[in-house]
Amino acid sequence: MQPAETPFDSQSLAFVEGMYQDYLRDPSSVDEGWRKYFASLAREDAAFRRDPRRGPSYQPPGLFEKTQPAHSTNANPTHSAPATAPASVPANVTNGAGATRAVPHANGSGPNGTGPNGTGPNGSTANGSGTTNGSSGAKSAGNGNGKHATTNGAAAISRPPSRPTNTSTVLQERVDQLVRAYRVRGHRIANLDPLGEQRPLLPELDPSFYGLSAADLENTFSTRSLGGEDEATLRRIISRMRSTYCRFIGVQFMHIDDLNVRMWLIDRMESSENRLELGRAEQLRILTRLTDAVMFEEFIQKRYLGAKSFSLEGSESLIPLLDMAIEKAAEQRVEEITIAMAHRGRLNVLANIIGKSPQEIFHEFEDLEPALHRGRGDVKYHLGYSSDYVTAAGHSLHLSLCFNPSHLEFVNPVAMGRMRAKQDRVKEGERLEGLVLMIHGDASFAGEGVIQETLNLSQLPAYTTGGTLHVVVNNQLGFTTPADQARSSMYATDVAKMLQIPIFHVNGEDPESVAQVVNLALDFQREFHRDVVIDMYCYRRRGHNEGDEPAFTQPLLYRQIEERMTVRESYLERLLLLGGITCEEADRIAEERRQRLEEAFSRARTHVFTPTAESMTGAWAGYIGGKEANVDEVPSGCSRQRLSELLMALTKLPEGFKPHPKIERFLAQRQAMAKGERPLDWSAAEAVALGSIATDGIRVRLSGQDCERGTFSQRHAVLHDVETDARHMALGQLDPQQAKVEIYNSPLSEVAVLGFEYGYSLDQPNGLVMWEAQYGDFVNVAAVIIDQFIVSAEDKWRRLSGLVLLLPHGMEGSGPEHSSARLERFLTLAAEDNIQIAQPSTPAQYYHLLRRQAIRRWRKPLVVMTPKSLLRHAAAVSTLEELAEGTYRRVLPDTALSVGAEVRRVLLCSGKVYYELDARRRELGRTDVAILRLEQFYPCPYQQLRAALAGYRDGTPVVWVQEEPENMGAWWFLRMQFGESMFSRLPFSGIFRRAGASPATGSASSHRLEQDELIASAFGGV
Ligand SMILES: Cc1ncc(C[n+]2csc(CCOP(=O)(O)OP(=O)(O)O)c2C)c(N)n1
Repeated sequence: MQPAETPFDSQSLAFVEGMYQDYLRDPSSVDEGWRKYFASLAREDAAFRRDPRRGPSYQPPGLFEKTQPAHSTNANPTHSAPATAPASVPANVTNGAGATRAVPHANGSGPNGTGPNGTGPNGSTANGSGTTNGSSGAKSAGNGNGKHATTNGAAAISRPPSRPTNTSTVLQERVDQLVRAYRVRGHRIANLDPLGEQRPLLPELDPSFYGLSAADLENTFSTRSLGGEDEATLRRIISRMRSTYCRFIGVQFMHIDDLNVRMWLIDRMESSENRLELGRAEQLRILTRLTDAVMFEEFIQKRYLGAKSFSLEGSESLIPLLDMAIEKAAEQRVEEITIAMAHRGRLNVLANIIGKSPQEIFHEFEDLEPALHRGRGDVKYHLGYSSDYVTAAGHSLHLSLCFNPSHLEFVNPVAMGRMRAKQDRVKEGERLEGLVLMIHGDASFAGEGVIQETLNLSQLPAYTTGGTLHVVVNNQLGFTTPADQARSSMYATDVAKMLQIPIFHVNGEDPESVAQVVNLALDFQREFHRDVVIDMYCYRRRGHNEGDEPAFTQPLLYRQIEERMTVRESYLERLLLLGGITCEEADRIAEERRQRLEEAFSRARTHVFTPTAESMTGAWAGYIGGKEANVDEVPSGCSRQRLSELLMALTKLPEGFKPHPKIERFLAQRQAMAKGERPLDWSAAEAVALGSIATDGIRVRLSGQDCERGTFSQRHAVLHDVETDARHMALGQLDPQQAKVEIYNSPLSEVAVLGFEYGYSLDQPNGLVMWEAQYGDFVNVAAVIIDQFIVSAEDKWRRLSGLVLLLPHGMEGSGPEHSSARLERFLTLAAEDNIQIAQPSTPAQYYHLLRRQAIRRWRKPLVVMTPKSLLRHAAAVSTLEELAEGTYRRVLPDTALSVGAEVRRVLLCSGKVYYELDARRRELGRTDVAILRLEQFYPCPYQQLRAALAGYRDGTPVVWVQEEPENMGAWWFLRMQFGESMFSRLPFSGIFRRAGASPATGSASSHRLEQDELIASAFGGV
């Protein structure tokens, strides 16, 4: 048989996979056509690894697409898509055998004889009886509610007609279908939920569904698609499938399109029946880590009764899971792991995994220094930590647990950004030295959209870190809300199926199955450089927090939980049965732990505590935060000659590169700017700012939607050859010694991308890291990253960032949503010099602002209100000299009026409205009105403003003119700063649009009318 014209359908894939297995073992064992086809898959796979943007290597064509014959069409009808679509038959009409039969179960007694529930799932089944089994109880894994209940009756299910000709080929095909069904659906009957009931057999996992009878159980079939032996009885095949896919591990992986990846997983799982053989030492280590976890929680409960700690109880297997993951990652030569996690079990992880001393944690519980944390700091279960970790095998690696706000899951992109920056600092390329590990809650993983956005970043060249290990601590409740009220999907992890990755569901009460999935997951991540998900089913022993009563909302469940032994106890029981350990040994381990905790506790109460090393070390040495007043001003100009050279270099194209004709003009204009024949516009000033920063040795990174070209078609940082589509970014090729410049179009996401860039800035102090919003108002989608991280991290966690936000802002008649970057919002968030907020009004000012940000050792987030129409405004230009000299000027005084002019009114404004006011002043010939520009709102430049106003007589009114409605923009902020008079001598008032519920009108003509009135009233009061 050769590859057929007919697309593979789900039924014949098992056959193809079998043949592929043969091919991998011995290419000559398959027909030439298939050989070529499989060889092409291998090539595609290699290409895929080089360029993760490419799609899967195999995708079934659409229904109406004509398929491309891969090879000649000598299709064997037996193995091509079956012509017989399963026909619907009534539930009580079964297959040829007709009778209800028992199907053998590989896991009738759970792993190693005793499972968490005493027995494995499904002793025997009675499928075909026409009864509907429905939900297996309120909390069975994956089908914990009516919506997801497994229908065991076959009424609505199609089946093949009664058994046709009993040829061995037909039977083999049916066996292959059954095997495939186990791979696809086996997880649905796996025993995942420690508290769940047995899950009923699915009809499609019953051999009778395929017309296989009881008699066939003893017949021998080919098992070449299974690996291992070449043939086996149907009974043995089913037993192996059950053991692999339906025991304590349920795997979703058949949605992965790439055959190579599926085969890799099949091979790894089926050859071991998804078990890891553990020696005594490993079992003892698991027991010890479980003991650590349990003891820690018990101790906290005993000593700090009722204090919030978000205990890990019920999910203690997380500690051995992480322990094994770190050990394994170190074996794979990972040198650095960045961990993101929420509240649940965080203290336990800090103490037992990250290595924060229990003494320090207890000290935080004691909370003995109220004066120290006044108005700052964070609760203990949000604090981050980092440490050097030495594994059992002697490898050392660095662990960082990210500081985390209460807002669940938003730390995830931040952790990715951090890791990407760490990788970039060490070595780019395959990104194998660093691993991101994210620990999630089930409700938040299913519920928070930032999960999808973060997963979407995982394979993008601009954001990938080589694959994240996701661990969902699935305690099956979110606060008080059960799964059937929390998600429409079957599993909490279903959103992750958007990626071409496996999802391993595992029963957390079987630590050895947990060990198997950790091992497999990390091997997968390493092999394919993709994310991987472990969904560990467990429960929550207490309420959402320690003061919460869970029986208010889950009374029956909590009665069940109360009676349940800890996972340590059940695992110990198992080890005792196996004879691997004695009670005395186990008691000794526990006693030792208890002792250590007691000692730490008494030290925490009696010793003066010295905080551990602060954040300003390593890459951060030499950088500072704090007040702007303590920072020296820096000149941010570059020599005129260097600017000219940079501008010229920015116009150089690779040999034979053919840009778009309009881009040719754009480049010619830049050359004229380089020669001083033309002033610089916004885009040129930005380009020389970035180019000069990079050639000063400071890395530049900018991402945002469409920012390579620029939303307003102004940047053109990446050029495209019109004939070949080749890309060219001159900013990266200015000088062989320069630092790297990265400019990336981001996906259509704000929160994850901003979170990522913020994270990047945390680990790249010597860099200018920028995020650009498509329009400024879209920044409100990313509010969590701004409120919970950017503006408050220094205060809460003493973490600095020099991130720049570029937010197009200004009333241009484009409607409510394209006008405002919500300046007012940033101004209300500004305090303690936590951020900088600026609105430069000239290209030179923008250039100096960016350069100042990069050059100063002060690392402080910078929010820039950037222009739209000014990008092309004839007056909004700057000379080379203006870029060559000076630094960013927080206030621009009036230079248009002649010295000594009799000023009777001062207009103070910012951004584009300046140009409109200036034009009107000229139009009116007014020499009695001065116009000053406030170029930095925060930290508020009192001194510079006082100096700029010094020349005006006492009593001269200063009028703040803003385009925004009264309740928006900077008016209220300035009113709070200055009251009714500036510096107690100049009456201060404002002109603005009427207060509005939305920032701007949707009508362009209304906008013009309003704008005209606004400008007129700025001059009208004199
Ligand atoms: C964005 C966000 N929404 C709501 C909350 C309040 N909250 C804290 S924990 C929690 C339940 C989380 O459930 P899950 O993700 O399953 O984690 P678990 O607490 O069960 O470990 C909720 C709703 C929050 N912290 N963040």
